[in-house]
Amino acid sequence: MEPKGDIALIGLAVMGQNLILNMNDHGYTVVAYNRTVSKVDEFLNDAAKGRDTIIGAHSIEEMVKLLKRPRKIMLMVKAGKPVDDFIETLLPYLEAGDLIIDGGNSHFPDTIRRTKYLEGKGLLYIGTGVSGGEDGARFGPSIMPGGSPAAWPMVKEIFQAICAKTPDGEPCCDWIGEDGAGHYVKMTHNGIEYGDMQLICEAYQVMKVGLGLTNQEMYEVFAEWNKGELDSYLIEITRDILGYTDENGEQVVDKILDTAGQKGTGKWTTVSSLDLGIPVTLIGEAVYARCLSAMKDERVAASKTLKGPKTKFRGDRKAFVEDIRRALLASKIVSYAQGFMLMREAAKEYKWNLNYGGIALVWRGGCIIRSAFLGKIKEAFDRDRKLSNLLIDKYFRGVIARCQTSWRRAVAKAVQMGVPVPAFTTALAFYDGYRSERLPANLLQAQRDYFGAHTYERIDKPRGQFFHTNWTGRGGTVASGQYNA
Ligand code: 2AM
Repeated sequence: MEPKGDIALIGLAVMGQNLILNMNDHGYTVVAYNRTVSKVDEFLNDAAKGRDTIIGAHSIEEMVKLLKRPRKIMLMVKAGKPVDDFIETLLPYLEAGDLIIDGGNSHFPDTIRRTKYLEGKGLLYIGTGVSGGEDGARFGPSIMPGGSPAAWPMVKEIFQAICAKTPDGEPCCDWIGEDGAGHYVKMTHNGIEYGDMQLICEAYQVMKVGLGLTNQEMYEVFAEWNKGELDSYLIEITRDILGYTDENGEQVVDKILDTAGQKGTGKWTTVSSLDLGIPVTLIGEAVYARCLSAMKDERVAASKTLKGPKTKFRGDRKAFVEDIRRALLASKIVSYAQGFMLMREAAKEYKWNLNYGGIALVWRGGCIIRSAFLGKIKEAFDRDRKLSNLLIDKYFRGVIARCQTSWRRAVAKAVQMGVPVPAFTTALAFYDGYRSERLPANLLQAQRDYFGAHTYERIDKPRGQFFHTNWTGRGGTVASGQYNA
């Protein structure tokens, strides 16, 4: 019998099942398999019932036999060892030109390693970000594939059929780049998501604690914000969360323990930013804010002894809500500028040819950070493909100019009232640092030279010439660089 399967998918948790149904809706015959084989029949008898172009396989051998050549096998299993284990299990059944796709949240160095490993065996490999949660997987996720370039034409049609579309109808899936590029961009997406969520939470906290607004009032504020420049999925769900009451009439958001969880992609983004030397401060603060929130017992104890200011808000509440909105928007621009700075440096380091406008377009729909704002980022890169930093784009410069006074006022008032706004604050500090012709690093270099003879460059001498001063008259004139200590 002629094999009929266009693609196989291994891993029948919700994301995997929904991707299969999505592919099948678009006319593809999908072979389904799972480590715990009983889940294959459960799926066929439940969510996939009545679909004769979803075929269950009860062994890897059977699954491979059901596939058209070259075979395409997508893994939707837990990141880490399960991916390596499945690759090893699959290898004996595959032949040159076959393709393995990892659609999980793998760490990009693993994807770099796996791509090289499988290409060395004549196979093809894709590591792809899939964002949008369960609903996205079912009805249109944002898809970020990277890996073996020769594999892209093999999946382009399927991926661009099942992915989300922008309001203009463009697919939110495009080739990202070689080896780990897709998973790197997905990781950065998740980091930016951490930042966006933290910014919204800070706006909520200032309105709630600083201004004393009720959930209903904040529901209306977010509803209003969602009609303008901040129009996005995360603002929309925040509105709905604030408006949600359960069957007892209780506002659920107030009942939720204030300790944040995390699965690691924000941390990976921050670690990568430190490795590459790029100040992605807002995502870093967002990760640390989650860590601080998790120290609940310590915070409860400290709240009884550590005093803050008694300052209460006085003034025009409505005007201050607008200040907060502008602070959020300006901070968000800084966060995305930092995220794109990070991807630019990663592209240099790992030799990826990233298309930044294309990435903004892929994130425009389907994923958790989808927003009208990303359309503006795409336009900025359309205006200048080589744009070195979003902050200097004409449109974003204009928004910051318009928001700046409000941004500073919102941060200053929050600080005076003792309401923590780490992401708003770090964004503003970054903005002021980035636009400073001269920073105090002259003094820092002097300190390093003073205690460690680390040398410094001079403003009146060419770059690359290093000087050392005998600051105390005791240290001698030998610089540390000269004896490599
Ligand atoms: P399971 O149903 O057999 O547990 C999400 O958890 C998906 O990853 C599931 O399909 C699950 O298979 C799979 N998975 C989790 N851990 C795994 C492992 N160590 N090896 C193989 N598959 C695994």
